[in-house]
Amino acid sequence: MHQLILLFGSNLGDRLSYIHQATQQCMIEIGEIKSQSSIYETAPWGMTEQQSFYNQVIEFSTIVDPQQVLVKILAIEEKLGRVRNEKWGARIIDIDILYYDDVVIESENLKIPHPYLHERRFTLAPLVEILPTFMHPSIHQTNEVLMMNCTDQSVVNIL
Ligand code: PH2
Ligand code: MG
Ligand code: MG
Repeated sequence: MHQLILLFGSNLGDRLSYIHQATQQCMIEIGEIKSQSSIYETAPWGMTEQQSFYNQVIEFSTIVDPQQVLVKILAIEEKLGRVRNEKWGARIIDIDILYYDDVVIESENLKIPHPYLHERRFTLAPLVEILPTFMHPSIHQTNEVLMMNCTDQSVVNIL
């Protein structure tokens, strides 16, 4: 069994419902939920002129390999009706791989750990809630320490 940490985000339509639908699909397609953070309402990062996001981090156990996890989460996004417009634009659902065991992958279509993980409060806050002592495999700091060192000031609040 492998440890997989996913980030869910939505800032379009019924945000709670999209996050719930996406997690249900991941339980069917990818594996069992081991732990989950609260859902956070977070200020949009990057393109700031849009609705706030709901974000949640969930830990799964899985036998699916990283490339196949990517294929499955893209299919789930599409099944729920995601349309990709501009980078960082509004979306009904986004599912990102944060960590997969202590694996480091730097391929064109898949980067693990998520390359912006340590720069974003909307990711670190829910991550630290469930996995404070998990060690980032290439930065070699725990999530807790990454959060302490993070300079992002964006507002994040538990719903
Ligand atoms: N995702 C982005 C860009 N900006 N901001 C928040 N608050 N939450 C997100 O999930 C998010 C974002 C790109 O995927
Ligand atoms: Mg994303
Ligand atoms: Mg994504």
